Amino acid sequence: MYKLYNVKTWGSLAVHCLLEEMEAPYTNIWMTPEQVRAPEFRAISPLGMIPALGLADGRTLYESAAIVAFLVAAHPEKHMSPELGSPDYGEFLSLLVFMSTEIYGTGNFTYSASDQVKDEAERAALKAALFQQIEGYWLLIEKRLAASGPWLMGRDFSALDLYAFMLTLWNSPSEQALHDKCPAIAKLSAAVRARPKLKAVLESHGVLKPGGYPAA
Ligand SMILES: N[C@@H](CCC(=O)N[C@@H](CS)C(=O)NCC(=O)O)C(=O)O
Repeated sequence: MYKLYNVKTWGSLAVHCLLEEMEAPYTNIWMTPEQVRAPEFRAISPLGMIPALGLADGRTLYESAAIVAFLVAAHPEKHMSPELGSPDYGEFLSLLVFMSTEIYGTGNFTYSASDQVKDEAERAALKAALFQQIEGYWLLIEKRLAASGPWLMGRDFSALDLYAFMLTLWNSPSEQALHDKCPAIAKLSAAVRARPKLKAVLESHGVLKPGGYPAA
């Protein structure tokens, strides 16, 4: 039985969706931002970050991409990734790590930039540059989906689609702005929202309908 440390609309959303799609047994632990930021949580997640996934043996995994790569490998019969070790799986990992380090990571930097750059005009310029960088990343995803979608791994739905969907919710200035610019991404998001196994989980995060998350 897994333990999911979960905050509504935060980085645990993709893992939450994946556990539901896989019908894997887990205990869901809803947390508040204050609980995540409390020093005690560092014993579970060393950086004090969500997502974290408790394992049956008492250990806890952190880093969203690692958790996703672990879950699809631990439950290969659920087919949430290409065959482990295949070239397609290699490509799956490339896309997963690309999304987590570049899109998620750059998005996070737009928050930390506020802390580090004191001058308001400089901070705004840095944020604008970072948002532009993220847009460039989305255009790469859009290009791939337009050429070989509807899913990131072509005809096969996978954990990547849940991960990408989560990131679209955080787009600045809005999820809708991304949809307007990237129709194939909009199609992927609509298809994720239409998956029967995800209805309840997306409702629980308040994102069953577009526009559930306030932009940065
Ligand atoms: N690289 C990490 C980033 C995780 C992350 O940034 N999580 C955010 C929520 S989306 C968090 O927990 N922030 C802590 C806070 O805001 O105090 C991952 O991919 O898991």
